[in-house]
Amino acid sequence: MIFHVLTIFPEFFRGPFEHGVIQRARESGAVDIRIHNLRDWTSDRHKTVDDRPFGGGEGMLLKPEPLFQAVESIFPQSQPASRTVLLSAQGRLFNQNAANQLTAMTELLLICGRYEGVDERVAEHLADDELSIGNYVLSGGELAAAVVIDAVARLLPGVLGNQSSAVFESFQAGGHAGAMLDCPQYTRPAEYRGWKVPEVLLGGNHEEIRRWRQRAALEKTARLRPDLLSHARIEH
Ligand code: 9D3
Repeated sequence: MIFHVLTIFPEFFRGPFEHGVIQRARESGAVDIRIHNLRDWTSDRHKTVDDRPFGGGEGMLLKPEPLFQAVESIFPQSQPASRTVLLSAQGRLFNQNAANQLTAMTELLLICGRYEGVDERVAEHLADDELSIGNYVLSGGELAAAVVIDAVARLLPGVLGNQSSAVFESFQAGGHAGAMLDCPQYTRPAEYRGWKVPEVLLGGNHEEIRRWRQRAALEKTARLRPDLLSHARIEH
């Protein structure tokens, strides 16, 4: 899958994709991440990408022309399995369902918003979708683009060594009600600073361990993410 990122801060992406799972996925050719500098599609000598909002108001907006020029040059004609997504604080909430759906694309272009926002014609007539990664204020869409690429890339065939681990994790139920958090896990030492690993995990009773994990996952979910339990099916 090809990920394109359109940004005024191309240097931002030197780091995030050069480690671990995503780095290996790039080396194996399962994913290709192409960073594009929005200023390359400006035509004035100051490489202007922003302007003041009509009607007044704080700050600056990304102006439409460089964004339209860039997207139309990266996707010269409407590709069949491609999506252009605007990352903005006003977007639809990105979740595991949205990540799953994006795995069906062969190319994904992520537009990173900046300043106080983006001219609305970009959301209306250029992007296929507008996504936010959560209900908090970021300084721009770059961190959000990195989050979306990480969440989508790791679902692609051949990216995780163990395919089953992508399928059975927390939130794979779609980020909607019914999902439960992972159970608490422990490794050695069996006692650290006086804190003991639950006795049941040290024994070999697999049925007892399975029931303890189910119970512990439910308790932790109720405590930290009660919202996930509103429609959960609890099996015993
Ligand atoms: C505080 C300014 N806000 C009210 C006037 C508007 C605003 C403009 C631009 C808020 C955030 C941003 C920059 N954020 C993003 O571009 C962004 C974002 C986010 O802030 N939260 C969650 N997901 C995303 S994706 C892109």
